[in-house]
Amino acid sequence: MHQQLYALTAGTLALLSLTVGAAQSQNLRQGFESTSAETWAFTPTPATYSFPALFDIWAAVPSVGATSGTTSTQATPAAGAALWGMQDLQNSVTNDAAVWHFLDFAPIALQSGSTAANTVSLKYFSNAFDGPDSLAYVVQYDNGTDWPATKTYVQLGKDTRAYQTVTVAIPAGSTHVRLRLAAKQNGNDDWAA
Ligand SMILES: [Ca+2]
Ligand SMILES: [Ca+2]
Repeated sequence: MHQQLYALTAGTLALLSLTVGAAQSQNLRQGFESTSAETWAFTPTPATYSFPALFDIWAAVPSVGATSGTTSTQATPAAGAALWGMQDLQNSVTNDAAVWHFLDFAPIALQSGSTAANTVSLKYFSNAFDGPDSLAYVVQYDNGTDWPATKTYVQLGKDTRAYQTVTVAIPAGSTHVRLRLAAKQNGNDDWAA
Protein backbone atom coordinates (compact mmCIF):
# COMPACT_ATOMS: atom_id res chain seq x y z
CA MET A 1 0.00 0.00 0.00
CA HIS A 2 3.01 2.23 0.06
CA GLN A 3 4.04 2.12 -3.52
CA GLN A 4 6.56 4.73 -4.24
CA LEU A 5 8.10 6.02 -7.40
CA TYR A 6 11.45 6.94 -6.11
CA ALA A 7 13.85 9.11 -7.92
CA LEU A 8 17.13 9.21 -6.19
CA THR A 9 19.49 11.74 -7.64
CA ALA A 10 23.04 12.11 -6.61
CA GLY A 11 24.72 15.08 -7.82
CA THR A 12 22.72 17.94 -7.53
CA LEU A 13 20.40 15.40 -7.88
CA ALA A 14 21.59 12.33 -6.67
CA LEU A 15 19.34 9.59 -7.46
CA LEU A 16 15.97 8.79 -8.44
CA SER A 17 14.15 5.68 -7.72
CA LEU A 18 10.70 4.34 -7.46
CA THR A 19 10.29 2.00 -4.54
CA VAL A 20 7.50 0.21 -2.79
CA GLY A 21 7.09 -1.71 0.38
CA ALA A 22 4.68 -4.40 -0.67
CA ALA A 23 5.39 -7.32 -2.97
CA GLN A 24 4.04 -7.01 -6.49
CA SER A 25 3.74 -3.29 -6.30
CA GLN A 26 4.97 -1.04 -9.06
CA ASN A 27 8.45 0.10 -8.26
CA LEU A 28 10.97 1.71 -10.56
CA ARG A 29 14.18 3.47 -9.72
CA GLN A 30 17.22 5.16 -11.14
CA GLY A 31 20.38 5.45 -9.10
CA PHE A 32 22.85 5.88 -11.99
CA GLU A 33 24.60 2.59 -11.27
CA SER A 34 24.32 1.34 -14.87
CA THR A 35 22.84 -1.97 -13.77
CA SER A 36 19.65 -3.79 -14.70
CA ALA A 37 18.18 -2.71 -11.36
CA GLU A 38 17.97 0.84 -12.68
CA THR A 39 14.60 0.57 -14.33
CA TRP A 40 13.55 4.17 -14.79
CA ALA A 41 15.06 5.32 -18.10
CA PHE A 42 16.33 8.86 -18.37
CA THR A 43 17.84 11.19 -20.95
CA PRO A 44 20.37 13.93 -20.14
CA THR A 45 20.33 17.19 -22.13
CA PRO A 46 22.94 18.21 -23.05
CA ALA A 47 24.62 14.84 -23.44
CA THR A 48 26.73 13.71 -20.53
CA TYR A 49 30.27 15.08 -20.13
CA SER A 50 32.97 14.90 -17.47
CA PHE A 51 36.20 16.90 -17.39
CA PRO A 52 37.43 16.46 -13.80
CA ALA A 53 40.56 18.55 -14.35
CA LEU A 54 38.32 21.50 -15.23
CA PHE A 55 35.68 20.65 -12.59
CA ASP A 56 33.13 20.48 -15.40
CA ILE A 57 30.84 17.54 -14.66
CA TRP A 58 27.45 16.44 -15.93
CA ALA A 59 27.67 12.68 -15.57
CA ALA A 60 27.33 9.62 -13.38
CA VAL A 61 30.44 9.72 -11.18
CA PRO A 62 31.60 8.28 -7.80
CA SER A 63 31.59 11.70 -6.12
CA VAL A 64 31.51 15.38 -6.88
CA GLY A 65 33.28 18.28 -5.22
CA ALA A 66 35.66 18.25 -2.28
CA THR A 67 35.21 18.91 1.39
CA SER A 68 36.95 22.10 2.49
CA GLY A 69 36.71 23.43 6.01
CA THR A 70 33.24 24.65 6.83
CA THR A 71 32.52 26.01 3.37
CA SER A 72 32.17 22.94 1.17
CA THR A 73 31.10 19.34 1.48
CA GLN A 74 31.83 16.60 -1.04
CA ALA A 75 28.81 14.70 -2.32
CA THR A 76 29.12 10.93 -2.21
CA PRO A 77 26.37 8.53 -3.32
CA ALA A 78 23.24 8.35 -1.21
CA ALA A 79 23.26 4.65 -2.12
CA GLY A 80 25.44 2.45 -4.29
CA ALA A 81 28.62 3.64 -5.98
CA ALA A 82 27.45 6.41 -8.30
CA LEU A 83 25.63 9.70 -8.24
CA TRP A 84 24.67 12.17 -10.94
CA GLY A 85 27.29 14.87 -10.56
CA MET A 86 26.69 18.49 -11.47
CA GLN A 87 29.54 20.96 -11.30
CA ASP A 88 30.35 24.10 -13.26
CA LEU A 89 27.63 23.68 -15.86
CA GLN A 90 28.72 26.85 -17.64
CA ASN A 91 31.81 25.75 -19.51
CA SER A 92 33.38 25.04 -22.89
CA VAL A 93 30.70 22.48 -23.67
CA THR A 94 28.05 25.21 -23.37
CA ASN A 95 30.19 27.83 -25.11
CA ASP A 96 30.41 29.52 -21.72
CA ALA A 97 26.67 30.14 -21.68
CA ALA A 98 24.58 29.49 -18.57
CA VAL A 99 22.18 26.99 -20.11
CA TRP A 100 19.71 24.70 -18.40
CA HIS A 101 20.77 21.09 -18.03
CA PHE A 102 17.96 18.57 -17.84
CA LEU A 103 17.54 14.97 -16.73
CA ASP A 104 14.26 13.76 -18.19
CA PHE A 105 12.86 10.56 -16.71
CA ALA A 106 10.66 8.72 -19.17
CA PRO A 107 6.90 8.45 -18.78
CA ILE A 108 5.89 5.43 -16.74
CA ALA A 109 2.51 3.84 -17.43
CA LEU A 110 0.88 3.52 -14.04
CA GLN A 111 -0.78 0.30 -13.07
CA SER A 112 -4.33 0.41 -11.83
CA GLY A 113 -5.55 -0.65 -8.42
CA SER A 114 -3.59 -1.24 -5.26
CA THR A 115 -0.32 -2.12 -6.97
CA ALA A 116 0.07 1.18 -8.75
CA ALA A 117 2.96 3.45 -7.88
CA ASN A 118 1.52 6.39 -5.97
CA THR A 119 4.48 8.58 -5.14
CA VAL A 120 7.60 9.91 -6.85
CA SER A 121 10.62 10.57 -4.70
CA LEU A 122 13.99 12.04 -5.37
CA LYS A 123 17.06 12.68 -3.30
CA TYR A 124 19.36 15.59 -3.95
CA PHE A 125 22.42 17.27 -2.52
CA SER A 126 23.58 20.82 -3.14
CA ASN A 127 26.71 22.66 -2.10
CA ALA A 128 27.02 26.43 -2.17
CA PHE A 129 24.76 27.28 -5.08
CA ASP A 130 24.72 31.06 -5.22
CA GLY A 131 22.47 33.76 -6.66
CA PRO A 132 22.11 32.81 -10.33
CA ASP A 133 22.32 29.05 -9.73
CA SER A 134 19.20 26.93 -9.72
CA LEU A 135 18.25 23.32 -9.08
CA ALA A 136 14.61 22.48 -9.68
CA TYR A 137 12.16 19.81 -10.78
CA VAL A 138 8.74 19.29 -12.27
CA VAL A 139 6.49 16.22 -12.39
CA GLN A 140 3.96 15.65 -15.17
CA TYR A 141 1.16 13.08 -15.23
CA ASP A 142 0.84 12.28 -18.90
CA ASN A 143 2.65 10.46 -21.70
CA GLY A 144 3.88 13.64 -23.34
CA THR A 145 7.30 14.86 -24.38
CA ASP A 146 7.16 18.61 -23.82
CA TRP A 147 7.65 20.36 -20.51
CA PRO A 148 6.41 23.55 -18.82
CA ALA A 149 8.54 26.69 -18.63
CA THR A 150 11.43 26.38 -16.19
CA LYS A 151 10.23 29.38 -14.18
CA THR A 152 7.32 27.24 -12.98
CA TYR A 153 9.47 24.44 -11.55
CA VAL A 154 9.76 23.68 -7.85
CA GLN A 155 13.05 25.09 -6.57
CA LEU A 156 15.29 22.89 -4.46
CA GLY A 157 17.64 23.94 -1.68
CA LYS A 158 20.84 25.69 -2.75
CA ASP A 159 23.18 24.55 0.00
CA THR A 160 21.93 21.43 1.76
CA ARG A 161 25.34 19.72 2.26
CA ALA A 162 23.36 16.56 2.94
CA TYR A 163 20.80 14.56 1.00
CA GLN A 164 17.28 15.83 1.12
CA THR A 165 14.31 13.73 0.05
CA VAL A 166 11.42 15.17 -1.92
CA THR A 167 8.27 13.06 -2.24
CA VAL A 168 5.40 13.96 -4.54
CA ALA A 169 2.03 12.20 -4.39
CA ILE A 170 0.72 11.00 -7.76
CA PRO A 171 -2.89 12.17 -8.16
CA ALA A 172 -5.44 9.36 -8.17
CA GLY A 173 -6.54 8.45 -11.67
CA SER A 174 -3.25 9.43 -13.32
CA THR A 175 -2.26 7.26 -16.26
CA HIS A 176 1.41 8.16 -16.41
CA VAL A 177 4.11 9.94 -14.48
CA ARG A 178 7.36 11.52 -15.66
CA LEU A 179 9.93 13.71 -14.00
CA ARG A 180 12.34 16.41 -15.11
CA LEU A 181 15.27 17.61 -13.04
CA ALA A 182 16.72 20.95 -14.10
CA ALA A 183 20.02 22.57 -13.17
CA LYS A 184 21.66 25.84 -14.14
CA GLN A 185 24.87 26.59 -12.30
CA ASN A 186 28.33 28.05 -12.76
CA GLY A 187 31.61 27.91 -10.87
CA ASN A 188 33.96 25.18 -9.75
CA ASP A 189 33.10 25.82 -6.10
CA ASP A 190 29.46 24.80 -6.24
CA TRP A 191 28.04 21.42 -7.13
CA ALA A 192 25.09 19.15 -6.72
CA ALA A 193 24.04 15.53 -7.01
CA1 LIG B 1 35.29 24.57 -14.57
CA1 LIG C 1 27.67 29.52 -8.89
